[in-house]
Amino acid sequence: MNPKVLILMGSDSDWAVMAEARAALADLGIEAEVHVSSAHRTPERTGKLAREAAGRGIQVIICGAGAAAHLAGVVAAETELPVLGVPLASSDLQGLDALLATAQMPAGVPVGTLAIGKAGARNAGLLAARIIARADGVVAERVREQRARMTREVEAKDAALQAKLASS
Ligand code: RP5
Repeated sequence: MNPKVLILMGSDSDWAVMAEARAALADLGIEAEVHVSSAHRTPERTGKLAREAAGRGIQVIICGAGAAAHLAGVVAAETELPVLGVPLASSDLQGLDALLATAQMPAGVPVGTLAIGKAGARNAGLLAARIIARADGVVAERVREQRARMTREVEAKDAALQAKLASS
């Protein structure tokens, strides 16, 4: 057990989306630790998790939260590790509230904000892997393979489309 990524989410109701981040990391052989911790409901616990992360070997923290989503910002205020924020569509505003709350950080406390929802969660995992890859050749090679796989998938889809169009 040597997780390099810490995934935090404001509620267990966020897991269906945030599981994408863990899956993206697992595909690249990167272990992640996952916890529910809320900036508003459990501020002490959230601060402790953020402050202790670097000392435990965590290299990147991913935070997913919805509504007035302050989790990523609060975590970024408590650590020098890179923090990636995933806004989640869990209120009547469909994630626009969380997007603005996560992205609009004041100068000096950076949060790298991804897209709302599953695409953002997956990309947070991939981006965390790329950060880790700068100092880890094995992960860098897996990132290269992942990109090559994606290229092959798109080419196969195009070949299938061309075949369909030719026969129509
Ligand atoms: C946010 O409030 C959480 O991140 C979640 O997206 C949202 C709703 O939480 P629950 O009421 O489902 O626990 O803090």
